[in-house]
Amino acid sequence: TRYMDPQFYWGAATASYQVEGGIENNDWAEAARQGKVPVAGRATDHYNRFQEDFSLARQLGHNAHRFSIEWSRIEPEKGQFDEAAIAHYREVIAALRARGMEPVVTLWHWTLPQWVVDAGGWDSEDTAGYLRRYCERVVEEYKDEVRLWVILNEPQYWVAHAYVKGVFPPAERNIVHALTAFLHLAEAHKSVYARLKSLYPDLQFGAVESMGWIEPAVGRWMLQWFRNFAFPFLVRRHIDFMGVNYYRLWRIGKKDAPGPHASDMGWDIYPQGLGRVLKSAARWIRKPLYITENGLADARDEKRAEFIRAHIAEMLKAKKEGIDIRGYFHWSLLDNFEWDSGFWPRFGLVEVDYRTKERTVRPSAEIYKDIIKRSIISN
Ligand code: IFM
Repeated sequence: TRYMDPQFYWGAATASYQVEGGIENNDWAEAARQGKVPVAGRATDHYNRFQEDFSLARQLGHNAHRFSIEWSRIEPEKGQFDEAAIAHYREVIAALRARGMEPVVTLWHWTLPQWVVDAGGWDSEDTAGYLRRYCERVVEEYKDEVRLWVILNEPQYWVAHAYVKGVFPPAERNIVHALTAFLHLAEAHKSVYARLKSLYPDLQFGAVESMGWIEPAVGRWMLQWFRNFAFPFLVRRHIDFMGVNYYRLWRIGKKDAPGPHASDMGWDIYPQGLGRVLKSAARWIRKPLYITENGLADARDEKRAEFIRAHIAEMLKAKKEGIDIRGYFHWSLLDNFEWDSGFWPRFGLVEVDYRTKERTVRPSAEIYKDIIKRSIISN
């Protein structure tokens, strides 16, 4: 049916540490034990409830889903791969396929196994080799079921938070280490891409970066460019597609504050920025684009429906103008663990009661469903 048209993917995204629960063997769990970051604990218990969650996504009209694989589960100790974890993600992928949903799999979404941290984390040049071995194993396992792979999620944004702002582990606030980690991540991406592409030329391997629109932009185009494209530009010849994560307008020198045009986290809502970012991404990167994340913290679900409508309208306008955009993934399917902010920001199309783990579909999720239906019919 046209509804299942695989030409364009509509769905939502999640990441392992933010939804699964029960992950105890990585850098975030360790930092939480030391009281440095909030505790993720059982999170949404998606590890045990993915079937139910994917049924909801399917009912909401999604034909694709982006999620990440937890490295610390697959390889809990150096060189030791956990068969039960490998079997688990095989079931996750099968659950999506059984519902007619295309899996988009992120291999690294910010969390490192504790043994990698002990070996130096992204400060160390050895980590690229470890990442490559892990990625090779995972792709070898699921190559027949997964076509679209993201190697690294928002590496540039991660470096800024881990080594400049110092709010993500290892929380070092050290500019030399920031640069080192950035270059190691870029090298890691390139070497993973080269290996995977030579083994599996028919699969698609991409990068994902956080991109925003900056104001005032006059005289600041360098900053704007650097904010969005430092990493993507470095790896542009080593990707099959680029994933754009777009959330907000950044007003330089202004503190985030909730207001009529901002999310609960005080992030300024600015749909026009998405169109602009997509255009500059097309120009600088010259690869097919996906919107791999777009969303907002909105506990009362007052702004989400209009946010989705306006951002998708911008995206469809850019697509009409000839930009090669192949999918839209809302962040997020479920309320989840928002890193250093903990659980209070509510990003889900589906609300989670963290006490009972009960799921409740938010009204905006139904509006997104209608938009998906309408866009597919008018395509
Ligand atoms: O929750 C995060 C996600 O892990 C990466 N991109 C931005 C989201 C919202 O902050």
